Amino acid sequence: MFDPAPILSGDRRLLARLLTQIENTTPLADEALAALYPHTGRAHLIGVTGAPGTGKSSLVNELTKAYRRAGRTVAIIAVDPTSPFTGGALLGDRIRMRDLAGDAGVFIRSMASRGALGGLARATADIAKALDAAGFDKVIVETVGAGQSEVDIARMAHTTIVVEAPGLGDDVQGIKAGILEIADVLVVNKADQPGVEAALRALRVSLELASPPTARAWRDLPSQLHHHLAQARPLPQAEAHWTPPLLQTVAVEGQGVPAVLEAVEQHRAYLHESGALRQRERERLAYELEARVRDALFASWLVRVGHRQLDHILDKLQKRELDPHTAARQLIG
Ligand SMILES: Nc1nc2c(ncn2[C@@H]2O[C@H](COP(=O)(O)OP(=O)(O)OP(=O)(O)O)[C@@H](O)[C@H]2O)c(=O)[nH]1
Ligand SMILES: [Mg+2]
Repeated sequence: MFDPAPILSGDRRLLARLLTQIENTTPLADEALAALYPHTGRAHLIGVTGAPGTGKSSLVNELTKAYRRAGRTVAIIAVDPTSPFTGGALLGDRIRMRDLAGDAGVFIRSMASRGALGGLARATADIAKALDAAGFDKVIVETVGAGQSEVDIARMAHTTIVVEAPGLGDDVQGIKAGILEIADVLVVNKADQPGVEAALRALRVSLELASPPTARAWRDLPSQLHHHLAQARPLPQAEAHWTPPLLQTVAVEGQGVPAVLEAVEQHRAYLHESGALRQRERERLAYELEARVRDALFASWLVRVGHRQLDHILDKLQKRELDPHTAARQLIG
């Protein structure tokens, strides 16, 4: 039996080892996560995302220092989707966050992206749960907002900070459009650089053109389960709406960071008071439950059907002797 007590009482070495188990999806990790689950749900999950090099790590570093000054404990998950193990970004993050080292109220974990599809988002969510159970007040997840798995990671955050910087080329416009949708707090960092005014103007326009606040507050999770339940028994809608504030920072100097912290805390208060927190959590849990049921059903189905039969069916599909819909029904029946 996994004993959650040392993790709950803050044993860092055991916590670090547990996070490795979680990354590797071991049976012990499943047992541990089950034992820790009743102790989760307290931490404020903050996502920090944006195009490469906009200053996310610098901002996280300063934000963490500000939270520490306010007496809050902080765990940071730095997700590095592009450069597993060898990348400069990871090293850069470590150096940048050096001034946080030695503080018992801060815990930093770097994660390299995994080969498995969807694996990164799952591992990050589970690691966040463990850090939540371990008692950190704030769990900050830094991701480069480029792909689906980053958007999935952002979905699990209560509050998402999107970091922009002036003078980004056209190649990141797509990234910007995609992640604007998920922003609860928008930050233009590198406000000491030329082009800040233009960047702010462009963002203001994009924000006005973007989906209305209601849609932003309700991050559409592709959960059929939630949809199904919501139809049977609609939940009361959150009353108030949140309009993402647009802020400027010079992260390397800590300039503008207190205002970011304030906006993040205001967003948290909004989530609590409006009931949106409970609703989002319910949606997220429906999504997770659905994903896990799907995975489990698929895995047991795969074992039952076996490779030989699957190969045979695929041959038939390719020869147009059978159609996929009928094949699926036959294989399940
Ligand atoms: N001039 C200026 N430079 C900054 C500012 N914030 C960060 N930088 C610099 O920009 C570079 C990238 O900063 P990071 O904090 O690593 O940015 P990041 O978004 O975490 O980068 P990736 O994780 O690699 O995507 C570093 O050289 C920082 O020193 C700022 O406010 N002004
Ligand atoms: Mg970084």
